[in-house]
Amino acid sequence: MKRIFSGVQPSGNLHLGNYLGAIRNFVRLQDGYECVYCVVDLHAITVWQDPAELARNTRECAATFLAAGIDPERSVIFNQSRVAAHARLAWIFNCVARLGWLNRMTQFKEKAGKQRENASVGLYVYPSLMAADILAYKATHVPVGEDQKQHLELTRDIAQKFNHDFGIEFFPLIEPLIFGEATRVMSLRDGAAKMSKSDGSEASRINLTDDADSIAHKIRRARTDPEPLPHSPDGLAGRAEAANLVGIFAALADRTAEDVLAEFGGRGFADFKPALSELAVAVLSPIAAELRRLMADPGYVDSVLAAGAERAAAIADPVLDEVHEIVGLAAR
Ligand code: AQP
Repeated sequence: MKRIFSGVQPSGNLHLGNYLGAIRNFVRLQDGYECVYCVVDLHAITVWQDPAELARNTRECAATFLAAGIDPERSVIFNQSRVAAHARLAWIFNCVARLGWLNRMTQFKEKAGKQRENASVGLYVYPSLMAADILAYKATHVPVGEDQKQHLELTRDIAQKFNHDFGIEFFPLIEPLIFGEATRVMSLRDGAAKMSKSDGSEASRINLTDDADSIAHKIRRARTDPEPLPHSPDGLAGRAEAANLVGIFAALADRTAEDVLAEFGGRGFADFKPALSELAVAVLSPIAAELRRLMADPGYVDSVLAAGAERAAAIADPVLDEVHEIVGLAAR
């Protein structure tokens, strides 16, 4: 069976973008693939994390996977720092990737911003670690949101160069799986900015822990324009905030944007927002309730992570052994 790998950073406040762009797809893919889903705590520390918060967020991220419907019997759920193969392969990939490749990464530019000289080296080589995450499992398919596309292209480049340098077809060339009606959910306050955990404004995102009142409040306050909704998606051009809310509605309802606009076209946001709130609450509330239940049972979540780490290491360690042999490094 084909193998999937994907990860989510435990950097707090998992949101609707993480859910619609990634986690919901993780759940659905369990039917056709062998799935490995990772809480990428080593990625999270590329920017400062309070240690106690990081530990809590790691558990909460794993609990979110479970609450959303990832089955720990069928899929492997674990956290990255427990499986040494990730960091070890990342170092080897740091020696394969070229500076010029990393210099082109837009996520580094966005996250480092004007403080580039003060950004951690880890943030810069983040894509090498991501390539290692995936290729330590020889995964072939990687479900992610649109924002991770460039990093996956770099993973392909690293795999290709490794194979070429050592004259062996060892690593597969991965395929990104970017699908659904909301592959890039935007901020509720700014249609030009991605919905993000690190946005300073709570009103910009719907957190997966939000209760019904906060979801409704945030949707009521979401930025829009004064025009009614158009009758087809073409009419959303130049209306980023409206397009975002329609995309969210379509994704939550498992409908197309065309279909949603066939129902709401010609109507204003005073009609659309309450319908969106009702839908968002209906989809997200059961997940939030299950998440709360799981967080009250930390022993269970920790046991899932421990068992998952053993299964993950059993796949990744032999791959690393082969890599050592190919590269000429000592056997472990
Ligand atoms: N706004 C989004 N729309 C669709 N998909 C998204 N993803 C993230 N934001 C959106 C997808 O969620 C998965 C996990 O992402 P991540 O948390 O590991 O890192 P990120 O992409 O850097 O997410 P954030 O929220 O923007 O975090 P911060 O603010 O900490 O940097 C990935 O598949 C991602 O594509």
